[in-house]
Amino acid sequence: MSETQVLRPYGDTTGDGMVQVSFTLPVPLDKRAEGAAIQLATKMGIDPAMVVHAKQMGEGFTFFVVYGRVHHLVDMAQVVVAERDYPLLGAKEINGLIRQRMRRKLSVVGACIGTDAHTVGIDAILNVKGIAGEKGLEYYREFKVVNLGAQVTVPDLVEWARAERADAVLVSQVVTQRDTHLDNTRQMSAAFREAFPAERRPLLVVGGPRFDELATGELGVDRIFGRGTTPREVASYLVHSLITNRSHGSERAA
Ligand code: B12
Repeated sequence: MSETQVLRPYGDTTGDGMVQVSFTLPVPLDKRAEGAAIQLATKMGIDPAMVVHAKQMGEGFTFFVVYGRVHHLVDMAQVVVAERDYPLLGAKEINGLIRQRMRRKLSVVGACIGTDAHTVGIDAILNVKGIAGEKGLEYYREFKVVNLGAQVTVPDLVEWARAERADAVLVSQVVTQRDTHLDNTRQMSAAFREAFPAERRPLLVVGGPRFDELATGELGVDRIFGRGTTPREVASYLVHSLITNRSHGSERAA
């Protein structure tokens, strides 16, 4: 199938280059504030730029939506993303592979680390109720899931992983202020590398809505999952990495 290589954004008519952006400026809402929003948008390459929505957000802050034209092109040939490189399996296949090949349950320990208390994401992946019509990993008979919940320290996570003989550790990081999600993840991966010999280290998986899925090497983790992840994707990845395409910890005792 041929794919259009070079694209422009679409607003009113195909290829017209129209985009919409939103941001907040630390100024009260008035005419000058709108002028400031247009100046910023113009400097961002949106020209002409129109303020289509402006709303004061508390005292001294205004939220803007700006609509306008950009002249940039998107070259599809230059797009780099982390594509799924493992097959998406059903619950029956997943349970069957774990039972036949591991001959024991696949042990998973999950948590939100640092001060992060946003547990909805990790719960969606781990708890039976799941998300988007899919059940979480607890639903799979061959997974043993320990969900430690919010604000778990890295040393506690390491100890739990050891006690549970975790095959995989699943960490969620939602708060990104001052890059805490990156710092916490690096700290976590360093601690696991220190605590376990390479062949016994659990698979390290991190997830959250604002991660760059391509940053695994930089963060020292085996996989990163972003927004909209479903439990089945995670279960399929774990089976792929630990069983069907096992390269991680290949000498680890089964
Ligand atoms: C609910 C919520 C809360 C609840 C959390 C309740 C709970 N038990 O989780 C409460 C009210 C406690 C809360 C508090 C705070 N919050 Co809040 N919160 C949210 C909100 C509205 C929704 C988050 C959510 O539940 N999303 C739904 C889940 C399903 O999506 P998800 O987390 O992305 O998870 C999916 C994927 O990312 C992925 N995934 C996530 N984790 C993992 C892990 C693994 C291993 C895998 C495989 C996949 C995976 O899979 C999930 C399913 O698809 C967001 C705004 C928003 N709309 O996103 C703000 C938001 C995250 N909160 C924010 C802030 C600032 C805070 C507070 C600091 C506010 C304050 N000043 O007190 C506190 C911090 C508390 C703390 N110590 O962490 C900011 C963060 C900004 C930033 N840049 O970091 C946001 C973005 C709001 C905003 N726009 O300002 N919050």
